[in-house]
Amino acid sequence: MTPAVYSAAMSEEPSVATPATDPYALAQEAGRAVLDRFGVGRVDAWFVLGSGWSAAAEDLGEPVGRCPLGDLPGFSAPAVRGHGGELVVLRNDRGTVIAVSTGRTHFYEGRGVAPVVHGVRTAAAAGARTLLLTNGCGGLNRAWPPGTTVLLRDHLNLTGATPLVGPTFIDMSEAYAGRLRELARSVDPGLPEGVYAQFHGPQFETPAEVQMAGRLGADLVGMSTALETIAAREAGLDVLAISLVTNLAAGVSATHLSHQEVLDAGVEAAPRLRTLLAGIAAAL
Ligand code: 8IG
Repeated sequence: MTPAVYSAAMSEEPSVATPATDPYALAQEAGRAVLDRFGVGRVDAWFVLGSGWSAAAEDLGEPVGRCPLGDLPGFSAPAVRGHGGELVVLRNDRGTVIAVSTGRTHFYEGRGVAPVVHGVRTAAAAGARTLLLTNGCGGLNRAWPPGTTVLLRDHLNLTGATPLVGPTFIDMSEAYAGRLRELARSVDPGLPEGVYAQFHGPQFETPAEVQMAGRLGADLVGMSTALETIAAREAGLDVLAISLVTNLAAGVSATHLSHQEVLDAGVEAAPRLRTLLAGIAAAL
């Protein structure tokens, strides 16, 4: 399944794929580690909480346990302030087991695509069928001020990269499951939908790049999610993705962008995000 190129690129040893460097094998190992560590037969749903969303991890169900992500095979401690770094496992009233990870590896860290999608592949290896991806992003629509939550209807992968190698022709025509978007709207009927463009980052866009993304059909710009969704579709996971607009994208408003603004928007929105996630978690 995985070409030897992977191990050749990542180790000193030439052309022999070993379990330690095959990203799929590493995810199998991590999925097994999650099940063993928390004593659950399978995880049903996996949530990834991005910028601004970390505080929403509580109250999603009866806690089963938690551990630093770095304790699990293939995960590393998060690089960015405001990006958690923990896995919380819980069970909702219906017996659904949900694993919630705070913090993610970003493509802009420069470690390649495999670490970016390791959590997604681990989720699938642990048995998950449903993946909820959340992020903080820039908004292009002035009618969606900072603090607005938006369901992803589709994405533009502008990274020039993909987690897939070889003739892996995955259908992306319904990358974000309509059924899950309906479920989210049953919790919050007012949730708008938009198209998310993933840029490489880490720099925010220039106003011209934001304008380009808008002309291509984007409503939101960010640095995550699209690559993870591609890996999720390969793994057969149904994906729900929700963005928190933390700032208007460059050039959309007169003010300049700061990471502090992003953190502040997350803090301000936290109670609403928590209610939204709790509603979704209860319905799974
Ligand atoms: I939070 O304005 C956050 N993440 N690319 N642009 C991009 N990523 C972001 C932005 C933004 N805000």
